[in-house]
Amino acid sequence: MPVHNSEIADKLNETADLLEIKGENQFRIRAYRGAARTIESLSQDAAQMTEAGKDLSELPGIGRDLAGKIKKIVSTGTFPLLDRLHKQVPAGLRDIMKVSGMGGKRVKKMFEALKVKNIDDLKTAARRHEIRELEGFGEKIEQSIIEGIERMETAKPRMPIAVVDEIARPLLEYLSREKKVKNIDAAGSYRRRTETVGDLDILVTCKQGSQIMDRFTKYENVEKVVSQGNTKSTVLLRSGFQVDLRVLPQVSYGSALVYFTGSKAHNVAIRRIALKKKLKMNEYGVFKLPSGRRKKERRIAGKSEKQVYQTIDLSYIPPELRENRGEVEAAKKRKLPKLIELDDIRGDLHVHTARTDGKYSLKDMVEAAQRRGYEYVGVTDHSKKVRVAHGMDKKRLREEIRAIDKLQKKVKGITILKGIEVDILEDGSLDLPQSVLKDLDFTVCSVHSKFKLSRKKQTGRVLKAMDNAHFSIFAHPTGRRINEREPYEIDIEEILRGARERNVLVELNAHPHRLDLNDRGCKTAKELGVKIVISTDAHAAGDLDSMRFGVGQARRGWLEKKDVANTRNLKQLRRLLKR
Ligand code: DGT
Ligand code: CA
Ligand code: CA
Ligand code: ZN
Repeated sequence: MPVHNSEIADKLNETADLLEIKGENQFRIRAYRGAARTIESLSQDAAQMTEAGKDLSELPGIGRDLAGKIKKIVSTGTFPLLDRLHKQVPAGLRDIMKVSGMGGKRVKKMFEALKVKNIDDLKTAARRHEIRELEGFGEKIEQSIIEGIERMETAKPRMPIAVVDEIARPLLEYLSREKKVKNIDAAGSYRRRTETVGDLDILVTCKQGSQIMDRFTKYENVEKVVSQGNTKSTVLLRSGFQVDLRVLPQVSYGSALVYFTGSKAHNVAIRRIALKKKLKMNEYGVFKLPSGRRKKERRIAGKSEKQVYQTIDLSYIPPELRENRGEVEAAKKRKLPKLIELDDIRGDLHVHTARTDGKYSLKDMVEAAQRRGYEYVGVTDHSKKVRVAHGMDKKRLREEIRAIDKLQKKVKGITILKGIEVDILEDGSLDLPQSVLKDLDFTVCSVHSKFKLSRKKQTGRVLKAMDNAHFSIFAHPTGRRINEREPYEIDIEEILRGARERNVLVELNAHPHRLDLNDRGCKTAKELGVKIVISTDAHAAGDLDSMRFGVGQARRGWLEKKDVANTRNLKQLRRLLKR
C-alpha cells in the first residue's frame, strides 16, 4: 500500500505539535508544518516521486534533512522520531491543542503545573478555577478554554441545508431513474428542513432491492461504500457527506417515512400516544397487540403517513413541525397551523444591486423578480457605514431613487419599492438623515458593526433605532452565520416586544448561511403578534431562489400566510410598512 500524501502530512503535523508541547525550537517546528503543507498541496504522490528517483528537497520548504525523513516514511510507513515523541508526550496532550486558543506552550505549562493530560483533566481544572490561578492565564483565558471545549464537543460537521439540497436533488433524480423504484423520498432532518443536516436518509420502495442498491453504490460521487445490503446501504460521498438508503416494503412505507423523518423526540412522543391506545408502533407499521383468541399482532396502518397519524387520532403533521415542540398536542386538538407555502410569497424586500455590493444591475434584478411572478420587489442597497465597497451616501441614494423612477416607467406588472439597507449605528441612530429616508418606501435596518456590545447595550441600541419613524424592517436580527459566527448578544424577546409596540416588521433572512430569525424566534414572533418578512438578501439574480429556504424555516417556526407580511398584495403591504 503506497503511503498517501495526507498521511505523510498528518505525521509531519503531529510531529510539529508534539515538538511544540515539548517546547522545542520554533524554527524546527515551523519547518515540519511547512513541509506538511507542501506535501498536502502536491499534485502527485510523494511516494511515486520518490520511487521515480525525484529529489524531494527540491520542493519548496523541504530541506535535505526533511526530504530524507519523508523518504523513510514513504518506504517503511514508519517515522522513528514520531515514535520516540509518542513515548515522551502523553497522547491526550495533542487533543488539548485542538481546543481553540491552546498552543503548545499553554499545554506544556498546564501539564507541568496542574498535571492536565487530556481534555477531561482540562475540563476539571477549568471548573475548579485552577487555570486562572496560573501565571499568564487569568479568568478570561479560563473562560475561553471552557467555551472552546464546548464548541469542540458539539461540533460534528453538519452541512447547511442549501448545500445538502445540491447533493440531494441530483441524487434523488438519479435513483428514481431506476424503473423498478416506485416511491422515493429523502427523510430525516433534510425533510424537516432543519438549517443544517448531519446525513441524508433516503427511503425507497422497489421490487428488487439489490438492483437499486447497486445503482446507489455506483453513483459517480460515491467515495466509499461503508456497507451494502439488500435493505440498507450507506455510502460516503466525495464531500465526506454520508447518505443512507433503505428499501422498504410497500405496506410499511408510510410508517418508515414517519420513523425516519423523525425527529427522535417526535417519534418518542407519538409512540407514547400509540401505547396509550394499546397499539404498537414502529418503522414497519402500527399494530394491534394479540388479545383474546387472536394470537398474532395485526397491522392496522403503515402504508401512508396520513393513515399512520389517523390511526392514533392525530391530524397529519407536516415534517417541519415534527420536533416535539407542541405539534403533537396541537394535532390531537386539530389545532395545527396551516403553514405558509412558497407560492404565498408575493415579493422580495431585501435585494442588492451593483450600485453597492450586488453583482447584477437594477434592471437585471427587477427582471429576475418579475420572472418569479412577483408583484413587487424592494431594492435595498447598502448605506455607507457598512464596510462594503460603494456604500451609499445621501447623494448616491438620490441617484438610486431616480434610477428606480426611470426604470419603473419602462417595466410593467411589477412595482419596484424604493428601499435601503441602512446601518444601525452604535448609538442607535441610522446611517442616513431623515431628509432622504423620508423619500423611500421602506427601510431594512441592520447591525453590521460592534457585535461585541453587552446584551443590554445591543438590545437598547436596536430598540432606540426602532424609535426612528423611518425604521421599517429589522434585518437578520441576531447576526449569526451558520457554522461561522455565533449570534451577537441580544434579547430577542425584548426586541420582538419592542417591534410589536412600534409596528416594526422583523426579517427572516432566507440566505442559507443566515436563516435569521431562526425557527424558535419565528414562533415567538408569531406568539407576540409580530409580522415577519421573509427576504433573500439577494446579491445576484439566482439568489432570489433562496426564498424556499426561508419558507422552510418559517414553516419550522409555525408561521402561516397571515403571519408573513410579504404574502400581502401591494396595497396591504404598504399599509403594513406604514407605521
Ligand atoms: P441529522 O442527520 O443529524 O441531521 O438528523 P436526523 O434527524 O436526520 O437523524 P438521523 O439521521 O440520525 O436519523 C433519522 C431519523 O431516524 C431520526 O430523525 C429519527 C429516527 N431515529 C434514529 N434513531 C432513532 C432512535 O434511536 N429512536 C427513534 N425513536 N428514532 C430514531
Ligand atoms: Ca439524517
Ligand atoms: Ca441517518
Ligand atoms: Zn443585505
